[in-house]
Amino acid sequence: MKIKRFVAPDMRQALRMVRETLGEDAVILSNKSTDEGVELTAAVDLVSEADVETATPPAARRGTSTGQIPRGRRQAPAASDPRPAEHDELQAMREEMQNLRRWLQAELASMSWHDLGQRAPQAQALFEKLMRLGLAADLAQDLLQRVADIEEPTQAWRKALFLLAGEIPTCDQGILERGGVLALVGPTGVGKTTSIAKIAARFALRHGHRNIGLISTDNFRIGARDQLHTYGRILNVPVRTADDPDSMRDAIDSLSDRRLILIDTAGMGSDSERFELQIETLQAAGSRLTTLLTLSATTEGAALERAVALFSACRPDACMLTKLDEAGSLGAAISAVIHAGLPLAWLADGQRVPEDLQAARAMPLVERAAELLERHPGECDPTYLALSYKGGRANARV
Ligand SMILES: Nc1nc2c(ncn2[C@@H]2O[C@H](COP(=O)(O)OP(=O)(O)O)[C@@H](O)[C@H]2O)c(=O)[nH]1
Ligand SMILES: [Mg+2]
Repeated sequence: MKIKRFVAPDMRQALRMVRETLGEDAVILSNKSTDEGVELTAAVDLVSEADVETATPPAARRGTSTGQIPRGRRQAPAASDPRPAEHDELQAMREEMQNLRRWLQAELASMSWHDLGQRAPQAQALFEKLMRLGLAADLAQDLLQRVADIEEPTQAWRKALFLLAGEIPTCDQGILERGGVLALVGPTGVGKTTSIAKIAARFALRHGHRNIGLISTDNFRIGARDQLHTYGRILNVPVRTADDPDSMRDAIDSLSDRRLILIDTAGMGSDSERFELQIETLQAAGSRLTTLLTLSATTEGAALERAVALFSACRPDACMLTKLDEAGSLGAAISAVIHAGLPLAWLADGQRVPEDLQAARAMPLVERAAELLERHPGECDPTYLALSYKGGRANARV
């Protein structure tokens, strides 16, 4: 490791000197203000990946002060071979460098965030507001840039909301007119079965109950299967069960006179075998199948993104959001929809069947998110804000 001290009139120049002298991989070990400006101590790890096996750590070098070749080097690998220890030491150094790098990243992020507050306090306030909406950092960052030319805070906020709505693709709910085969997939408990009942009841009101059939692939849990059967009885529509591709084909055949077939699926987690079987079973529903990913607006951001990734294996055509009525903020759900790149078909905002289901419209959804923010302003951790703000990431390396 090479360590060097740099003095410059300001941080920007000091960082440039560090980069020019020690290169892109240098990390800052300390910084302090001095009479001349700032003083940075920076280091660069001179041990490359390829050198790991051959580099000599300080402990081994101490052993060479007598001019002797370290014993471990002459001996065949044995229990006392120091190489594992050397490796451990290098590994520890590397971890330390990683930690320093992370620390630097946080420091620079905070500097860059602080700098934004000084330069453009209204932009900083807008970024914070977008983050409090629950939006993913990349989207907040993008919106911030796109409204950078608007100085008046309310106008900038309105424009950002408008632009956000423009990012949410929606689709027509034509299936309620045309019919077809519609499967709802998504995590357990998000409201798939309830939504199926809502969609079925809506369709029954328009086209009569004889035009609908239900299929359940959620047959692992007795309660889940019974729930669909109960809705089937209430709506007076037949319910079939399908456990595998063959039984799915049979179920579809037996409902071939129905204009709309709704398929209820099990929420799937880490049980990959069952997951694969469910996907195969769904595919056996044939070419008329439309798959809708169901996400709950009460789920936190990272879990939503994981669900989007997991259920992409089902190749969803569109998505829907449920539990809007219970969500404390809507930004995470909106972000997940935008990241998924799936058109949003429906919004569910309550347990009542069939009332609490509406066609998705982007601007009202965003307005609702903004209203929620007004009602529950909440707070964002300053460190989190600083790290989310791009300046920090962009400058993470000197
Ligand atoms: N508040 C609220 N609850 C809902 C909504 N949709 C479903 N639920 C409730 O969420 C729970 C799980 O719903 P369920 O349809 O069984 O979820 P599934 O496991 O995905 O099929 C039930 O208690 C539903 O009444 C909604 O939009 N809002
Ligand atoms: Mg269910």
